[in-house]
Amino acid sequence: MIRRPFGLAVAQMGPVHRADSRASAVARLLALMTEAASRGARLVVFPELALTTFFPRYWLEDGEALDHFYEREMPGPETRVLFERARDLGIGFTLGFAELTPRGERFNTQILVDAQGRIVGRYRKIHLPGHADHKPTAPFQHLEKRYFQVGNEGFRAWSAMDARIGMCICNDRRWPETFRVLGLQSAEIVTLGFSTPSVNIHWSEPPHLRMFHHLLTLQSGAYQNALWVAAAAKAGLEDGFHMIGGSVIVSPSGEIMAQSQSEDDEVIFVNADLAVGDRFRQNVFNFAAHRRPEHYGLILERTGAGAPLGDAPSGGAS
Ligand code: ING
Repeated sequence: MIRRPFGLAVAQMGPVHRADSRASAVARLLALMTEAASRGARLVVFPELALTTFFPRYWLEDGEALDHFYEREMPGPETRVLFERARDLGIGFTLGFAELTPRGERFNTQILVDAQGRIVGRYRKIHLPGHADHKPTAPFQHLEKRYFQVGNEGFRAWSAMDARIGMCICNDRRWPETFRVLGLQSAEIVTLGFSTPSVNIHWSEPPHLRMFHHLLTLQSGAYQNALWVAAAAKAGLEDGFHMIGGSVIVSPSGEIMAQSQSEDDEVIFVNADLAVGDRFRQNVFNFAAHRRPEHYGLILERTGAGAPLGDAPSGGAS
């Protein structure tokens, strides 16, 4: 018996090519939203940077070419229809896009919109992978550190749609602190979009590890924080650059309950039972009963790894 049902959908997108218009991307998102609603979803999760191609792969001289990929307002003239359709269908959504603020700040952003079409939450990506310099000999760039500032609003959860919903984006999933900070806010669902190149340009990582590590991060984050994780890929060949699929909905048990079968536009859906998270939070991951923050000091004190504490004079076994 599903005690606390929550219809949860992930809308994976196939490629958005550099020449594709926002209108064409929005039309695809509308079709995915409509299908998600028809499956009984209360919330549908869209990918990272869903309105454009994954432009951090390109070296763009600052200015117009770069600004083209950012949203100056949300909703804007081309995205308002998403909010209107959400309200008509009675479905919430999370959407990833490049944000350019009136003060000229640039963020890799994701918003949470409720079933009345209101923005109830915003997350600005904190863990920015890649590099800020041009690597002209590389097959493609990964310039998130150049095109975005580090998010300035932290990792937050919101009480919305009768649940507590947190958000993160892509590389954030590789850092356990992301899910823990949301777990410490009693998040029951964490949504994220991701754009993960299938090949690594920096070191000879065996290709099969891309999907393995992607799933490992989500399953461990879900289990260790007793929450549902819904992750939406932008997948396939974007102008010849391949990105993995693997959109998934993961239970607080850590089990994958739904996974995309394609690298195209595709909706996956689970009638999630939020009570599953309750049981793990009351037992194995009863944070209040079992965590020992007095021993976790290095997590805040150190950014990079340092010397073993056992090597310090006071740290010996004697
Ligand atoms: N993309 C990739 C991600 O974290 C990456 C970058 C891939 C980093 C593989 C490390 C290993 O999935 C984004 N957009 O963060």
